[in-house]
Amino acid sequence: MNPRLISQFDERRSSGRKSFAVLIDPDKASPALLAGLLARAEAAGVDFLMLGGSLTVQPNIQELAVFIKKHSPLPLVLFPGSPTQITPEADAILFLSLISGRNADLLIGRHVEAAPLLKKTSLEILPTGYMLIEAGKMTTVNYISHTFPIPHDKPELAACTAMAGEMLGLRLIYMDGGSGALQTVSSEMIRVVSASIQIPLIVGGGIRSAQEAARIWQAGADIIVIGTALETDPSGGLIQEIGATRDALHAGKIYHPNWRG
Ligand code: 1GP
Repeated sequence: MNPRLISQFDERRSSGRKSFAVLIDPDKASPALLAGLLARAEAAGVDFLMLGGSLTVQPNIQELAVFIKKHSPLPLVLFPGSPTQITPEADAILFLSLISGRNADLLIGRHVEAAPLLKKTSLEILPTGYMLIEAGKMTTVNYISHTFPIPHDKPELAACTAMAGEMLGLRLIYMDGGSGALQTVSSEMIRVVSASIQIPLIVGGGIRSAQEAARIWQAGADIIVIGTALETDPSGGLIQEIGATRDALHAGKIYHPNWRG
């Protein structure tokens, strides 16, 4: 197994360096749309690409992964809603255990099905505690997973869940409001969770501006994930702005006091 990405994430967390990922929804991606997005992502300093979703209706993951790897040097990480989304063409996979829920199938069941498939690939396995956070509406992932999200205003509940995930040996925690979330994860919840664990913290769901990205990074997220907002960013302005904001944070420049969350 190649430990490259997880070591990078650990090192970046230790040194306070922030990352951002672009999530590609297989159902909305066509080669024509993707080519432009991949070029913009690279130019903006995106750290890695993610591919997958809680429900995909087009079985074209392998084809898309081949296209992405051909047109982008960025690492490609699978974000699978089910074992059918596994393809050896990517670099790594978020091996997600839905620790905010009590659906045994998503805690361990699908993993048993996926394990023999993954064993035959050289994908880097990234064991991830996936936590759904209430996001102002029922998202696809809530519906599909048959689980309740962690209430938006219960940071301690999120922290205890993340700590348990870390104690079980998971290497990443991903707090997600779900695709198209109306409400992003609160600064307080991010702060409390980030302070409770040592492993890298990913936050996604509903991030639509560089200001929001800055708030989430500053609250303690190590990696942010942007998906839906880029579907309406054909010129690449948003992704560039997020990249520039990350550089400004690393340089110790704060654009606006409110960005401290
Ligand atoms: C969803 O966190 C990701 O699982 C991205 O969410 O599509 O709302 O950016 P958005």
